[in-house]
Order: sequence, then structure tokens, then C-alpha cells
Amino acid sequence: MKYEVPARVREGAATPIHDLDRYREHYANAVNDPDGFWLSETKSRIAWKTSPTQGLVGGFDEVKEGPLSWFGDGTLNITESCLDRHAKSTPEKIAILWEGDEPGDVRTYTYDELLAAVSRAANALSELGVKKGERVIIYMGMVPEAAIAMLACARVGAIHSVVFGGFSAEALRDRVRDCGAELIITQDVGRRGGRDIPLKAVTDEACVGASSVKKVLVYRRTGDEIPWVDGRDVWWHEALEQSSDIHEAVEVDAEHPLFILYTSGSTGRPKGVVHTSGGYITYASYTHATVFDLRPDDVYACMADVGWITGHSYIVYGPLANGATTLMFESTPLYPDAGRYWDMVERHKITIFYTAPTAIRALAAKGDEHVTGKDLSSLRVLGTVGEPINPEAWVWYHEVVGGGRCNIVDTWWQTETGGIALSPIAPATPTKPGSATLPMPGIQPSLRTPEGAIIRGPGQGLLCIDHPWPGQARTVWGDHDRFVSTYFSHVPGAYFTGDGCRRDADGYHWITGRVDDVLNVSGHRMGTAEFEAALITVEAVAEAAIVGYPHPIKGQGVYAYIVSQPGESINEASLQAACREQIGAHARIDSFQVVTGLPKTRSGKVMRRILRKIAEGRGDELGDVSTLADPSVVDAIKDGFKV
Ligand code: 7RM
Repeated sequence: MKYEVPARVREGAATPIHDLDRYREHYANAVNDPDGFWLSETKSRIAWKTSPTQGLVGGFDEVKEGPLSWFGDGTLNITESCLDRHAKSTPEKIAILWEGDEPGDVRTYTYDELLAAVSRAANALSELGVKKGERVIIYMGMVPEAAIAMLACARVGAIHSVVFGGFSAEALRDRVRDCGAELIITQDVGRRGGRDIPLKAVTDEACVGASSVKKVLVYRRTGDEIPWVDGRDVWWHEALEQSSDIHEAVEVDAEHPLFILYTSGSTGRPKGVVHTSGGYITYASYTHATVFDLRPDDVYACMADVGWITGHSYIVYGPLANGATTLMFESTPLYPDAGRYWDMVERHKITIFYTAPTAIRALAAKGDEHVTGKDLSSLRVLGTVGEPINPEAWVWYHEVVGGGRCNIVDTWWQTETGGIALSPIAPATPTKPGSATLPMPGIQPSLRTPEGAIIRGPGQGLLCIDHPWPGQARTVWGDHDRFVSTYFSHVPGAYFTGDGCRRDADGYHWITGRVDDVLNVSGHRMGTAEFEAALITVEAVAEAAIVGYPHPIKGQGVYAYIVSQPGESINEASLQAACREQIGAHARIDSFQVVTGLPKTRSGKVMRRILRKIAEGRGDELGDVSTLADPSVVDAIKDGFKV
């Protein structure tokens, strides 16, 4: 089933890619002359201090020797692209439109006001001793000050690392230590779905044993009483009040790191993915303008959290670089009821709306009546991101939310890609429910066999990307070898995404999910090894193995196989508490089973393939288990399976 682009999405397009012929033209240009293509994009989009003459230097074949670079001889400060020039040309335009936890609690920052606030914050950071290249952890909820903090770091050339406000003190401490942050920016208390999140208290706990931290800057959100460490803690409002609203942006090289974002992989230790300044901002700006076909009067709303890459690229950096009005939302789709999103669309006349499949499924399950009473006629483009979307949810989004008048952009990308890599382009690409369709110009995907051979035409395999693009991650913080071995050792000369993918006869891409030990639960990326490391800290647990299984709302659920210590019994609360304390509130086990042993090879490797099949309820399709050290454990696990 193919959906043509509705006329009102096609007409009046702002992107030059307004039909498929134009797409093919741009795509071919980017393949034939990547340097020319991206140099021209960056010069027209980004305010450089020294305009670059170089495009790509280095490549996937040489990534072992060191990070590749884009626009390497250019210098800039990305906040001048996001703020100063818009403050000059459209000072009164709303840059950040914030809606708080309580419906109708709205605050706005015009571009003029945002530049002033970021300048004050940048001066405050300098006053606190933050210098170019130093790391700053941002541990906040969805308040405008989180974006202001990110931009203020960028303004002084500091490297921010935003840690999602759901992470625990342990997880926060690990990240502080890994990057050696001297400053943490947090807030007193977060608000979400009518609940309090004790961000400052968790920060205090994380600082115990994180000796690099010298200062904690605290934004006052709720005014609740909080613990205070004299000499270390500083109020955000006091620091900003004392600072000038004029700040000269610090000039940095194109490849100067803009931020580190920790993301889960197949080991227990999250990786600090490093993004740089010039290439990242170019790619975020290009993809945001092109995929959504951003128009001057759009009200653009992305429901992600700034703690994830989607919040970085498509709430803060892409939209602000493009001079857009970007909505920041503090609450959840279900608070106070399942009509919250659509209530906001009606009140703010949102034209572009971007959310995750898990939210769409949860809302569809609550019934159409939460949607149909609202005036959603402002909507033109609907986006999804974070996980595969099932065709039923896609059709519900298209018909019930979009009224058949919008195009849906199913955007596939990763923390590592920096921006959207596979996606429809709103005015140009006919869509198929569940397909991320075609590669963005500059992205050269390939499907591979496990041996790395290229699969041509329709087929299914491992998704790789064969040529560098400006927005890609350059390295893993402090561990370039890990960057090389994680992404460039499976298929020599290509970036391995960790996803499986099918390509149909139209060249459309259908992501089949992760092929490694990474879970995607409600669009949150988590490693099975992180869960396992948390679970074995529980005294009664001898061994633990985690797999994902299909979940109707969350996409994937977390299934835990637990082997207890001899004579011990397992209680669920202790398992949940361990995950919550070591990872965070978003890390919950959906189902667990106590087993007598795990299926292992003779060399002691747990065979997850078998555990996955059983958790999926397909225990009778296991195939050959003869390589197991003890095949009888499999029958015992199958007998105990209860979902
Ligand atoms: C943006 C983000 C990345 C993983 C990725 C995929 C999955 C993301 C889609 C998707 C199917 C999509 N970054 N994923 N988008 N799967 N269709 N449109 O989510 O680093 O947190 O996760 O998410 O498996 O590898 S992430």
C-alpha cells in the first residue's frame, strides 16, 4: 500500500526537494561530489567565522588512524547560527515555545530574548571558571533553561553532556566520571505527569565519589526546599542576574566537540558518542529543513526529551539553526489525559508534529474520542522516530490524527548518525506504512550479508552506510579504539549501524530492528548488558540474561531470565529496585522467569538466540541446540515459560 503526498503538503514547499525527480537529482549530486554538495549546503546555512574550503578529510578506511573531519579549515561558533543572526533578522519571532506540565502553563522566548539569556548564561559559566574544551553535565527536565544551558556551553566552547533526567544517581555518576565534568547544571525539582523528580537530590548523591565536580549550578523550577552545599552550589538565577546579556561567542574549529551523548551498546558501559561543531550543525539544519519542509510560519513541535539525541538535533540545534519556532514540552502524552498532545496542537496551531511510535500506540489504545473533538487542521507534517512503527499505528496516525491531509515522515537514525539518515521528505516522497523509505542525500546505505558482502536490489541484511556524512559521530569519548571496533570492524570500510533492514523493489527501506544486544523499549535505547550488570548486584541472583520480546505498546518488552544463588529465593521488587537504582526509572523489567540454568555453549557463552525465541513464545522453533553444553536446560526453561 502506497500513500501519495497530499496536495497541501506538496504545494508551497520551501525545500528545493519538492518532488521525487528533484530528490533523485539532489541525491545524485551528493553521491557524485560529496565535498561540493556539503560545502555548498554549509555555506548557505551556517554562519562561519572562517568559511571552510575543505570538505571531507579521511574516510572509513582510515578511521583507525584517527577521526575523519568535515570542513576542517573552517571556524565558527554554532550559537551564532542558532541565535545572533535570527535575533537580528527576526528578533520578535518566538524561538522557544514552552508548555509546562500543567496544560496552558506557557512561557516563550523570542530570538532576541533567547540570545540575551544564553549570553547571560555564557558569562555566568565563564565566571564559574568553565573554559573551552571542558565538559559540563546537564541533568535537567524539559525546561527552556536546559536548552539555554546547552547553548551557553556551546557559546563558551565547553562540551556539554546532557544526561536524561530519568537516569539514577549511579548512572549520572558514571557519566560525570567518564567525561571528567567539573560543572553540573541541574534544577531543584523536575515536574512530569503531575509528579516530582528530585533532580538536585540525585545530583548530590551522584557527586559523592565524583571528585571532578567543583560547582553545581541549580535552576529553580518549583521552589521546593532542597539540600544545599555551600561553596559548591550556585543558583542559576543569581548567577545570571549578575551577568551581562552581551557575550562574544568563542571561536572554535569546525571539528571542536560540541557535545558528548552517552548511549547504550552491547557492553555494560555506555559509550560517550562525540559530535563536533561544523559538521553536526550543518547536518542537523539540512535534515530538519528538508525532511519536515520547514516553512517560515511553521509551529514545530517535537515531543522528545533533550536527554536523547532527538532532543539535541530536532528540538534545539536543527530548529534554532533554521530560525524556527520550536516547542518544548515538559509533560507526558497521558497527562492529564490522552488528549494532551491534540489539545496542544489546537491551542498552539502546531503545523509539524514529531513523536515516537510508542506514544502513538499508547494514545490509539485510549480511543479516538480524545482526538476527534480537537481542531487539528493546522497539521501538515507528522513525524515518527525511535523504533519501527507497525502499520496499524501508522494508519491511525495518518487517518485519525492527520485526517488524511498530512504526510508522515518515518525517520530512521541514531545517536551516532547525528541526524535523520533514512526518511521520506515531506513534500516529495510517497509513503508506505512502516517504511522509513529512502536515504537522505549524502547517505549511502548498503545491505550486507553477515560476511560483509553487498546485497543488491531487493533483499534483507545488515544495514551499513558506505560513505561519511557531516553529522556522523567522530569518536567515542576517551576511547577511539572502541569507536573503531564497535562500528567499523564488522564490515571493513563501512559504518555498521547495528540494525537489520529489508529493501523492497521500489528501493524503500524497512528497518527490522537491532541485530545486537541493544533493546528499544518505548523508544528508549538500553543495553541488555546494563540490565544484567544491575541484576547480578542483587545478592540472591547468581546469573541473569536479558532479552527483548514484542510488546504491543512499548515495541519491545524486557524479559529477564534469572538463576538464583543456591537456596535463595528471588523477589521481583529487589530486581526492579536494582535496575532503578543502577540505571534509572525508565529501566523496568516487564516479565521475568527464574530458571535453573542458562543455555550456554561449551565455551560458556549464553545463547541469547534461544532465550529470545522462548520469550517471544516461539520455543518450538529453536532449531539445532546440539552445540549447547547442557541441552536439557532448554526444556526446563520452556516448561517454566509463562507469558
Ligand atoms: C533517533 C534515535 C537508535 C536506534 C536505531 C534503530 C531505532 C530509530 C527508527 C528506528 C525503526 C525508525 N536514536 N530506530 N528510528 N527503528 N524505524 N524510524 O532513536 O540512538 O536512541 O536509537 O533506534 O534500532 O538503531 S537512538
